[in-house]
Amino acid sequence: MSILTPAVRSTLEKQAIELPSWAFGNSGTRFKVFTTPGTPRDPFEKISDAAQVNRLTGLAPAVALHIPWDLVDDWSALREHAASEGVTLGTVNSNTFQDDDYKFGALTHEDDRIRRKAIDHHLTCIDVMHETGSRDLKIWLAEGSNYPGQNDMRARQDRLQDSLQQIYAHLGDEQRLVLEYKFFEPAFYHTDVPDWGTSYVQVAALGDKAMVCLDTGHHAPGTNIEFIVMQLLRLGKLGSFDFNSRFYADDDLIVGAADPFQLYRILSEVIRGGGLDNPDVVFMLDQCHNIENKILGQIRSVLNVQEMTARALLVDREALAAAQTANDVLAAQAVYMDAFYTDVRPALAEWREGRGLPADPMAAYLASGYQARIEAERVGGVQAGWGA
Ligand code: LRH
Ligand code: MN
Ligand code: MN
Repeated sequence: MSILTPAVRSTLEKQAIELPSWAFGNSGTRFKVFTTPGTPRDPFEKISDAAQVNRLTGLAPAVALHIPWDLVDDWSALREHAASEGVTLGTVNSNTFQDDDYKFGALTHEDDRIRRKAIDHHLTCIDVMHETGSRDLKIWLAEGSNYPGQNDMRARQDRLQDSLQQIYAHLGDEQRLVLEYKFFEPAFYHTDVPDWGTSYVQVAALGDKAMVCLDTGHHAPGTNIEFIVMQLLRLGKLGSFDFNSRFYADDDLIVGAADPFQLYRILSEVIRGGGLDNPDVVFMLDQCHNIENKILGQIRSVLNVQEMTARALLVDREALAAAQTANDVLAAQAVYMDAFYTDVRPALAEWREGRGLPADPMAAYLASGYQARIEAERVGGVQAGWGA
């Protein structure tokens, strides 16, 4: 009998992970961007690549867009293209970090003209969302300062709230604003939305349609991220995840690669906090594949999330609760770790096959011929990159 009980399987069936369009474009570090054969030349091709991940795993039915990286003339054509590939268009990410005007801030800028421009960019994103059918506008702000005394941090918080209110007022009834925090970079001294507390305070003042986005790579080393997950779920304010791995800074590596145990702990709190049924929480990847094959990198990532979700679902919750109530420290820890150490991969492969999916999606991609096809077809064009 499979270790995946019918209850576990029916939960896993509901798992949906949104892929970032930018994971399929070229990316790199400030030292070098390596171009790769077959890289998409436009948003249509990015969506086709994302759809491969979904076809082979059944896990990735939506693709997040970044504006202006994914600007197209005809949104209904993009939407139809996505539908023909079996996926939908997901979260729209705004971008106020690649324009000279925003050197000293965007939604927090002292200069009303620049702040207006940044607000208007978000209103444009909302208009795009009406065309794409997206629910969420995700805002990550690259603003802050590099030196103590450089800026009035308090006045910037006030301007941020005012800007967010103007954006929030433009949202449709079914749309949401999700505010992402990050503790540093590109600003090195202070960042205007550095932590979940600031994001929470800013969105709580807006209303029910504003939520917090937790990017797993955006915390200082040693941060107990699962505690933040628990708290935001408890408060009903966790809007989305940006999943990735970090070793040092905002490394955007394959989720579950650097610290699979952390991924397990995070997903355990998701299960404890209501599970995968919660329509408020979007599970997104935010990754770049600088040196590995991008489609395979995304397949690996969604499988890692699935594997750790399965393990988190195997926790004997009753035994855990009993041990916790009895303050039996070692018994509680043993129950928690038993599930973590259970190898779910063979059972997942078998279950996948039973649902008409390849047992090994990585091998299936390599055997599919898709990579050779895009490498042959996509020659001569300008490859899309992180930022283009
Ligand atoms: C910022 C970030 C944010 C951006 C993405 C490209 O570091 O995590 O989500 O939109 O990277
Ligand atoms: Mn992110
Ligand atoms: Mn990031």
